Amino acid sequence: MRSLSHALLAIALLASATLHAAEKPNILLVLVDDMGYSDLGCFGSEIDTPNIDALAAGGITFTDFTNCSKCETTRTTLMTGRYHTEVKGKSRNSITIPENLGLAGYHNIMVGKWHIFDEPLQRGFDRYFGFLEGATNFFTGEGTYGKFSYRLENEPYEIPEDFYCTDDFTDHAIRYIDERDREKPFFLYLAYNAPHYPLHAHKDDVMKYRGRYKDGWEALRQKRYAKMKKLGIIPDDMPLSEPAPDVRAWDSLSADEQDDMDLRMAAYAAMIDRVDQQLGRVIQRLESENIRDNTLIIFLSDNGACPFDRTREPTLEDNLMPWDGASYYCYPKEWANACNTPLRLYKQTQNEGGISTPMIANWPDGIANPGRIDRQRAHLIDFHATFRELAGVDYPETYGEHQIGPARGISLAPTFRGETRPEHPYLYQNFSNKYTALVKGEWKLVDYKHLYNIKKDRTEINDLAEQEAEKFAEMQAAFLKLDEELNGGEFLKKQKRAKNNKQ
Ligand SMILES: [Ca+2]
Repeated sequence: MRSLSHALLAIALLASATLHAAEKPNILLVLVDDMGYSDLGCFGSEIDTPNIDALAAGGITFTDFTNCSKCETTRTTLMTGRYHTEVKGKSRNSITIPENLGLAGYHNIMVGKWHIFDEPLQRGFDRYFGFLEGATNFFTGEGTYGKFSYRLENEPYEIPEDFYCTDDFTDHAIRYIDERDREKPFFLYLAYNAPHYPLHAHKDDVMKYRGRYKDGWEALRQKRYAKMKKLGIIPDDMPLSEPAPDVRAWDSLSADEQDDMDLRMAAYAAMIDRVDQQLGRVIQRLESENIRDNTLIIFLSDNGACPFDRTREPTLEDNLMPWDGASYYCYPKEWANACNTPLRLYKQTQNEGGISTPMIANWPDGIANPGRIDRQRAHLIDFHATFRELAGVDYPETYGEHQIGPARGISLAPTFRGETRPEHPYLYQNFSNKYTALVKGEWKLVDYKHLYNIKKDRTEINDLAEQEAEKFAEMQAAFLKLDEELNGGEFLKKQKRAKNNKQ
């Protein structure tokens, strides 16, 4: 009798587990801005990111995940599941993630930096708080060119006293979770602007890291490189890429210059630390709402670490601190190079330091064998397809009166289940027809000039363009063909224009 009731209980539990897993998951997509490949604790950093590390420990860590190397190109590709070159100037030939998930009954929320076509409420989101431009002063809300582009829903938003962007984004995200339509699953796109410049952070957070970077960028690179191997993020035999061109030797800086550089890196670290603290608040709210287990959390960066030092003169002249809203710090390429350890170069280039991001997927109800490291090549163009599959919704041929072009991503859902996912036949990369790449299997063509075997040489040390002349020519031809299809042949047109201008 007793064993029968146990058996019935087991069947009942099994049935409820199956039912639970069959519910459409909530999706929390967290995108950070200009964060490097090795900036998370679980990816080898000295920066404290315990909440994100816990997501990795309970989910999947993707080591070979890529993006479009810059803010707008990445966000366009992410939202549409199409190459940004296909969408540029004609965004209605695509359907955004929230528009598509809306067809499956999702409640769509966005908080953060938008920086692409239209406004979020025009493109499928039900709720929105954030700003429309590429960058913000974290304390005053002022945009790069002195404008204010914050919105609360459709309306301009007045920045309150004691504002700090990362914290306020989090407050609004939690409020929207509280106010969500509880009859529906939700999609929450939380696009933090940190650690994009200007490097602004709370004093306490900066002081925690102050002095930690006095050994300089070469030492930091070596330290992270060793930790990445130990964690299994990179294989033991992966060499460190060559330092970026024109990198200054740390020893060539004066003591004052070194101190200034320590301050800037401490501010950058503080911004990432703060994102982790704030994301912890969001996760706690999911737990207290009892919806954590059936929420897929994705965490990644929109491009590699940023080498553009646009620090403003008065900041240095007046010795302003990064917790002062009047300050405007950036860090230089040397720190960016270290933040992308062990990869080559940084933001905007199509080398691995430009297009690689840490990526973590965590979903207690939906990820088999959690705690895994996954080394397959994947791309943020894949999220559109992934979320469609999880929501059980098709990709339409038309949306409203608009014809929709083909989606390009491949769903990651099989990987979540522990199955093998088909490999991309190609990945096409292009920033402004200047920095380009094509990835096909183990081969990567960079800037139409260099050929690397990225399975054996991910740090892009050995250019095989001459040695593998046949493969090189084949990759060049394949790139031009894809550029014709995905970019109207603009790459070649630009090259011809440049040649004519020279003549
Ligand atoms: Ca960015």
